[in-house]
Amino acid sequence: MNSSDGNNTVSVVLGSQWGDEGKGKLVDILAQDIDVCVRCQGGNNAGHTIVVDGVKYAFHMLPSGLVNLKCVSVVGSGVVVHVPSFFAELEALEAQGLDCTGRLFVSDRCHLVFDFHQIVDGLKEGELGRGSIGTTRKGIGPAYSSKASRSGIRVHHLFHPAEFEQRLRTIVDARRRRYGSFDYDVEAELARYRELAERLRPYVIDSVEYLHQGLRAGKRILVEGANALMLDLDFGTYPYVTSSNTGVGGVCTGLGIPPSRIGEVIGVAKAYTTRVGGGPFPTELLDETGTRLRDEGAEYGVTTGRPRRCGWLDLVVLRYSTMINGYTAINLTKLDVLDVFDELKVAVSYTIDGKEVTSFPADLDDLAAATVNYVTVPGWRQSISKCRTFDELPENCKAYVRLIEKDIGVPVKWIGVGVGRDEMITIG
Ligand code: 2SA
Ligand code: GDP
Ligand code: MG
Repeated sequence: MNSSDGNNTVSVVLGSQWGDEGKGKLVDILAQDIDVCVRCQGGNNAGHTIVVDGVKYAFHMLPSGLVNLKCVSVVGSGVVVHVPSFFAELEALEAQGLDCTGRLFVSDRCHLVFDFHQIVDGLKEGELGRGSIGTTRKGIGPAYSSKASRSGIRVHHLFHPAEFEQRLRTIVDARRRRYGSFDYDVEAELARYRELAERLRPYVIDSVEYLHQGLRAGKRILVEGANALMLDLDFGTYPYVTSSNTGVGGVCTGLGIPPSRIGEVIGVAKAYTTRVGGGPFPTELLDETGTRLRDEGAEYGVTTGRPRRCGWLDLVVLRYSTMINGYTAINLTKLDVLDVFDELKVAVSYTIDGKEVTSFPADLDDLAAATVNYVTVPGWRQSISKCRTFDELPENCKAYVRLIEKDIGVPVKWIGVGVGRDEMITIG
């Protein structure tokens, strides 16, 4: 945040579980007091929902700070950008009355996602069959794969047509050699991108310089994480992860900001757990309680509409995520969804091969073999959606919050009690 001695830091909002914790809502609330909101990783696989005065905004690749008209938004270098989707999202927001003129920028270092990446995403998933990742099919994995193999195309290449053309032809040829012929018209794509390049040009900046200048000038900068720690390429449930670093490390690599410039790191944690796509999920409920969580919490993907898998809160996950991301505060969200339950279960450890495990294992076979150890706590059986202070919450509800705080050793500073911007308790 802002400091008078020139030691400004950025604040960071990160997903602490498997995504869809409600990051967008917190970013929108914090954006009312910040100057710049920036995305550092992922692409339009993300889905961040914000509800203000009954109006719903769905963000995918663009920063949620855009709802606040005073806030400048930056798509940072670590984000992979599908340019047609960038404009489609922008047009949808403008149609909802959000004027984004002059306050949206894209890093010249962003890698581009092309339609062929999306096609390949689907083909790869098809090859995996029953073991598929359950991706959003937005081409995210293939685009980061192009980046890592050094054959990717970045935003700045758009303005050098000869190099752009040569790189596109080479990369499509390589993918065709690997996946056989697929329906993709390179000539039409080249023509389309000649136009898109000119349309994108006014948005393009050197975001490294822009953000550091902002820090030097005392600007308040907020980083909006996408996806979540358990989907992190290195620390998530590999290979059932997304293809970027969704943890705090992704802030440095995705923006060119040193660790010393990272201040507050807010972990957003849902009061229960959800996951969309394949992969392990120890506390998943495949019974009517899981269905009830999905119904009460309206748990459907913002980008794909897929039903989310639901289960109890898992403190093994939250502890692991806290260790890696170093949260300074937690936003506990969707606590109101638990209003209807007589009792609640919270996972405190796993037992694997007869041994109690309190940190999240790397090996998927270990996870599959794990039995989950729960504590059971009483519910509060009343609506908390009108509560606006911690004291107003029912005693059992307060105890649930304290149980989490005590276990992970991080204060809960915000509690979500409904979808609306105003349905948030701020503590302290
Ligand atoms: P991808 O498309 O390569 O990033 O998919 C890899 C895995 O990451 C998961 N993933 C997500 N999980 C939760 N929410 C996401 N965003 C949307 C939302 C999802 C949607 O907010 O609802 O609409 O379905 C998201 N994006 C990626 C994905 O499910 C794979 O498990
Ligand atoms: P994100 O990806 O972390 O930004 O989260 P999503 O937007 O994908 O999913 C969170 C969903 O929960 C959205 O539909 C939000 O409107 C909603 N939501 C956020 N916070 C709360 C809350 O405290 N209570 C309830 N009932 N819904 C919430
Ligand atoms: Mg989401």
